[in-house]
Amino acid sequence: TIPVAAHPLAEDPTDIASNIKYHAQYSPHFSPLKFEPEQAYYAAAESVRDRLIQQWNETYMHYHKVDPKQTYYLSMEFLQGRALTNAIGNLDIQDAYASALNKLGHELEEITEQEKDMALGNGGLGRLASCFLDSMATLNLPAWGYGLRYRYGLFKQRISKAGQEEMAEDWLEKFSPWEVVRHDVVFPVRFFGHVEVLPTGSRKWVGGEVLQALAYDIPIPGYKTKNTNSLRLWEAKASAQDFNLFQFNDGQYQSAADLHARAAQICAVLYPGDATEEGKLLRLKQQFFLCSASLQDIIARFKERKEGTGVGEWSEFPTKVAVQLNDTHPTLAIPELMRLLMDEEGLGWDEAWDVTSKTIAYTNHTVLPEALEKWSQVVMSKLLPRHMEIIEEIDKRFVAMIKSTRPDLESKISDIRILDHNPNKPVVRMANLCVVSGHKVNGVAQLHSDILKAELFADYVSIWPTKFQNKTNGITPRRWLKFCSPELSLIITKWLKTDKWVTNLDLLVGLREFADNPELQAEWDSAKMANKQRLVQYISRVTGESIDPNSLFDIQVKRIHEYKRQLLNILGAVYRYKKLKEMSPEERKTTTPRTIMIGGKAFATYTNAKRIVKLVNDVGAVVNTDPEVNEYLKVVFVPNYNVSVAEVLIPGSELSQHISTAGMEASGTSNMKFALNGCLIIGTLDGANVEIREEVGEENFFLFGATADQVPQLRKDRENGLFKPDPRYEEAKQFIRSKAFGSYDYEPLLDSLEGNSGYGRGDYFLVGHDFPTYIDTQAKVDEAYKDRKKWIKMSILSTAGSGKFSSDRTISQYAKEIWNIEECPVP
Ligand code: DL6
Repeated sequence: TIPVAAHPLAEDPTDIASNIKYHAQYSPHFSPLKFEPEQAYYAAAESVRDRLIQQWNETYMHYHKVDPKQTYYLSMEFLQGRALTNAIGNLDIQDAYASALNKLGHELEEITEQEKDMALGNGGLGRLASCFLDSMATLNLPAWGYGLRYRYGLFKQRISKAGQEEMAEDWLEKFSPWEVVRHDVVFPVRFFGHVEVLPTGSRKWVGGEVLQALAYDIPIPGYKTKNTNSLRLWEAKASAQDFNLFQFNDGQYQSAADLHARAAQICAVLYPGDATEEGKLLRLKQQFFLCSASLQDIIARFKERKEGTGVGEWSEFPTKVAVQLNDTHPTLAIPELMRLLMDEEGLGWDEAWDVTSKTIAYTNHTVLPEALEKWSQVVMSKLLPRHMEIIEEIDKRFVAMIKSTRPDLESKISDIRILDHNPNKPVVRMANLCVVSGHKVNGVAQLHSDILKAELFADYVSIWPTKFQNKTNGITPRRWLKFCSPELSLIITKWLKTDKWVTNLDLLVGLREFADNPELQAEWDSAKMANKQRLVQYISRVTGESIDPNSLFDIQVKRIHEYKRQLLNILGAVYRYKKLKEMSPEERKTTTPRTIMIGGKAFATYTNAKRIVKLVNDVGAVVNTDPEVNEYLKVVFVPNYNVSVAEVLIPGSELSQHISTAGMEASGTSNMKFALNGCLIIGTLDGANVEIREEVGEENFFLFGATADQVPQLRKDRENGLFKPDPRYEEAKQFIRSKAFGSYDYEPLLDSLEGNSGYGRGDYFLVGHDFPTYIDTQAKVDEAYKDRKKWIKMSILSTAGSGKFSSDRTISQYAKEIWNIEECPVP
């Protein structure tokens, strides 16, 4: 009865249903007979896209007309997750779509489940970039995201008896309805070759191989605004001319399409293994590909908007363009912008340097030494000979500046300069290049920014005291509360008598006055229970495990890394299990039943992280099938943790663990998502935990462990044999060694906790030191959970204190204090 008709901007559910049918029929991707959830998803997504395209084009035209200063956020990672729920939520048309789909015999929830996550990221850094895109659009800020279109993402995690297995992520296996290929946006990107000196004296990079960067755009709608920004993802291509027909007809199939194969490698996966020289080269190629294509595009836009008046003054460029480097991965944007300005546009060094340094700013996301990128000078010279020359010149000028203005720093020059001339392995230090070249450098939580200023970048602070800032991370309240927990959102809106908190998260503080109100407490409790029930279903579906919705849901989900200390969590679980075994049945009944859920991906070549995944699974296999205890304890490894999984786990959580060794987690952002969803945190004084605790109140935060300033001394004590292990810690490790959890050889993992020194040996991450206070604090959690009213009150206060952690606040600060951009709302 529903007609097939194109209604791109329909409001009425029947018209929307017509438009969905229209797409099923006239944008066909499947044979015509079926209209099952999968077909309905694609058709519904395309009908939403129609509407987005309208306001997306208007946004582009408006920015073109007004020509405001724009921000370009360069990132190797964007963890977008699913787009459909987010788009209809931001457009505020979820009810109309739910009812349209109903008319077609489908449920919105089932349809949204069909979508594969756009998983072009690894962890917090990538998800932060995606939250930022949402906030920039919502705040009507003119901005672009730039990244790479990885065909297979990072990887899909599968858990088998052997532990973690990595499979290619298949988000593009069919196609993505959210991307629009721009056949008119193509830029050449060169690799290798050599530098020629022209008769004019200027330099030109020639030869080598040239690939094409083709743009794919993803619309980024803001919440309840017309502004729809773009995430532009580059794909590497070779052209038809690069296909050697002669060789092909001669049977030399591989060499005939050699360049096409090399192009495909560039956008195959995020973070290809870099243990080999080939792997390192591929990563550097990826980074340069992103930087070169993005900067050529930015310059083309700058020139286009200057049409009629000539390019004008290049000194205007920084008044139109702010480039933010998301960590050091896009550092090559610095020498590439210098090259484009000097070699292509004819600027002199000083002019180009002035433009570049006023345009580029850098965010640091880690102090881990192994994550601070260093590229071999030999590889860099071969792949990017002109860029190496430019980097050498930046380095030379920096050294000269220090010698002439800061003789007191002469002895430190070899540490702070960009080039490390160690004869065994000369490298380019990318963070140093960013700090020397950028106009602002920021950390991502107050503690992290303080550590950067006091340690990693201390000497630079003395040279440029105003260059360094803090921008505490944030998360978008749309995806991470309104859309993932509609039940709790409705309650919040009801009690605050407004839904303005969705764009002004500080309003949540208004919940404080009702935290003791039994009516609110009852509603809160039942919303949390509904979310727990949803999680129970999910866990049963993906693991086959049945978990008790009345047990305390305790979750730790994040990349698996020794500094994040999933090992401390699982050792605690092992200890808990052992104590439960030793108790009488009567005694067990007095304990607080717990379900411990752990999820996250271990990088494919990170052996100890993979052993931790295996251990969690092995412990779960024993505990969950032990009839004596499994009423009181379950340990579940949640496979393939990603954005969509987080959207089920976080609303159902009651306790979450953020237990990194103090000083090592730059910020953390899942801690903010959990707190916002009324989940209490057990954590160390690390990263943004410090600020979360300040905001939610120390009585609503389960704190334990060494502080960042104690850590160096504790490591020294350990080296000097002064560490006295707690007997409970020894007991937990011994229990694993006794093969209580199977025959797998956990000695190498446990050995990393023994001995006296060295990274990864000698318990560098201080699991042993923090274990006793961790166990004691967990006992306090158990006690607190027994008082249901008190727990719910703490949960309400946790949400009430989360206002600061909106990415809208973070982005407003970047806009004012780093980018100097203003809102540009589409009328
Ligand atoms: O700033 C986003 C995110 C922080 O919340 C995490 O604490 C931090 O580990 C992460 N950093 C990285 C960088 N590489 N490493 N390791 O992912 O950034």
